[in-house]
Parts: sequence; structure tokens; C-alpha cells
Amino acid sequence: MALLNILTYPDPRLHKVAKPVAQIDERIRTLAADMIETMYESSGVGLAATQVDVHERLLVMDVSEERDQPLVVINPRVVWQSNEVVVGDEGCLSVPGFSGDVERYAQIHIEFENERGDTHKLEAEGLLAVCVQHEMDHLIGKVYVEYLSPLKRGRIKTKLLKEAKEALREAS
Ligand code: GNR
Ligand code: NI
Repeated sequence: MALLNILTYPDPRLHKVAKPVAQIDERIRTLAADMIETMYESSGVGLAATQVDVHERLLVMDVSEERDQPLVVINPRVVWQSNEVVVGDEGCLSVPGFSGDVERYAQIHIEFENERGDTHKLEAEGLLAVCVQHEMDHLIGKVYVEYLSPLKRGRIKTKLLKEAKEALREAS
């Protein structure tokens, strides 16, 4: 098991489009286990491979209170989404210290493979539905800040760039 480095916005690698996972093998199972460990360590409810600089269609989630129900989602496809939408305040491990309102489908059904290669269907609502959409956005290179106003996004970008520069200066 290993903790992985999470990319921080506005890192350009967060905008890369992930390719399908071609083969569900030990490399993918190890990556998924490391992503789950990293997600728990960071107190996140989800983590997409894009955020750890792996550009393959893989994400992990756990919205349970007890943090004991990790889900590994490989090659997800949306099979149904509700007409109903919800607006909620979202955060992202790649955008530390900020949050903002985003509109999402209230319910969404996806199909995917798990780490053993079995096909599953997930019918999600509530936080799980929001999280699925947030993570699937990461896989197409989209970060939630792109849904915010240019003014708010600009402020976030400037502050995070400044923090990254300060961290570099302190490290030297
Ligand atoms: O931990 C997370 N919390 C969260 C809260 C509201 C909407 C989406 C999320 S996902 C986020 C973890 C993360 O950045 N996943 O990509
Ligand atoms: Ni995120």
C-alpha cells in the first residue's frame, strides 16, 4: 500500500482525458488499493485516477459514514440520468480550501467493471450520485471550478498558484 500524490488545480495534467482501462490486472488492483488509501488519508468521498496523474478510466468512492465501503469503478458508462437536478456545495481534493455550488443530476445509473472484472450496475442518488458525476468529470479532464463564475474561478486559481509558489520557496 502507498499514498499517492494528488495534483492541485490549476495543474494542466488535471485536464487530460483518460483512456479506457484495457486490462484489469494486478497493476490496476494495486493502483485502486493505493487510491482508496489516499482517499481515506485525505478524508475524501471519492478520487479519480486523473487526480493522481494516471489517465485511465478508474475511480474510487466511499460515501459511507464508517468509511468501510470502498467502491472501485472501472470504465464507467452512464446508462440513465434523471431529469431532476440538484445544486450542492462541492469541494475537491485537487482544489484544497475552496468549495462552490454545482448543479448535478439528482439520480444517475452507471455500469462499470470492478477490480475483478465483473460488470456491475450502480443506481445512485444523493451524495453518491453527486460524487459519481464529480469523479466522471475528472476522467474527461474537467474540474468543478469550471462550473463556477470566471471571477470565482480566477480567485481560486490565483490563490492556489500563490500557495504552490510559497511551498516551492519554503522547500528550497
Ligand atoms: O471529498 C470530496 N467531497 C465532495 C463533496 C461534494 C461533492 C463532491 C465531492 S468529491 C471530493 C473528493 C474529490 O475531489 N474527488 O474527486
Ligand atoms: Ni475532485
